[in-house]
Amino acid sequence: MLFLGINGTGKTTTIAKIANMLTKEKFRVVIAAADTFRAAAQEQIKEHADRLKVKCIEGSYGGDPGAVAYDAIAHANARGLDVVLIDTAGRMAINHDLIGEMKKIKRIANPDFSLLVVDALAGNDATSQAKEFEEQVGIDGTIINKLDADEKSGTALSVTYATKGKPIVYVGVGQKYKDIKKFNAEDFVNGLFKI
Ligand SMILES: Nc1nc2c(ncn2[C@@H]2O[C@H](COP(=O)(O)OP(=O)(O)O)[C@@H](O)[C@H]2O)c(=O)[nH]1
Ligand SMILES: [Mg+2]
Repeated sequence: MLFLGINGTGKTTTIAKIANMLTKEKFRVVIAAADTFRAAAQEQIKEHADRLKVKCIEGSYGGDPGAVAYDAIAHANARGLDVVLIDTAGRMAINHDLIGEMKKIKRIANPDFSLLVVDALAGNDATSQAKEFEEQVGIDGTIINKLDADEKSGTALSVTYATKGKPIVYVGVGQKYKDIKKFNAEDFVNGLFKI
């Protein structure tokens, strides 16, 4: 599973939450630390992996993120592991470099799921990110984070419209490992009409 999205939307945190969920369900997981761009990104994901007792394939700063993803997949294949979670580097905004890099990682990793992670608080920006990633890279679903901070957010609706109905796979509702939920459309609609 490849996790995509701009800086700060919660990709790394979400990967830790999902790794926690999967290991509890007895799936064997490896994390690919393919954010080789942002300072401290390697240490951040490694810290989560250590806490969760999950193997993390690390990269080097400025190194090729596709190679990290490739190594993690090879590691999983060699040991018969079930799931590879690939972290990626966002940027402050979508630009040509980011899209090119994500296309390349996707080509190398050939993931079963490419999930776009957005921040509920980002409003219209989240919508344009969704449109861009859907058109340029191709995604299979979305994860909307920080709903704890913005329960009435219309972001879910706009993002789903912008991705031509791609499912919201999970929502993030806090910073702890347990703070991840399935999206509930009914709760969402009720929330929208709360005054
Ligand atoms: N309140 C809240 N904070 C979140 C949630 N998901 C992530 N965060 C916080 O958002 C910040 C950026 O998260 P990070 O995973 O580093 O984002 P990345 O740049 O996309 O990898 C961190 O401080 C996280 O703890 C969420 O669902 N709710
Ligand atoms: Mg990150």
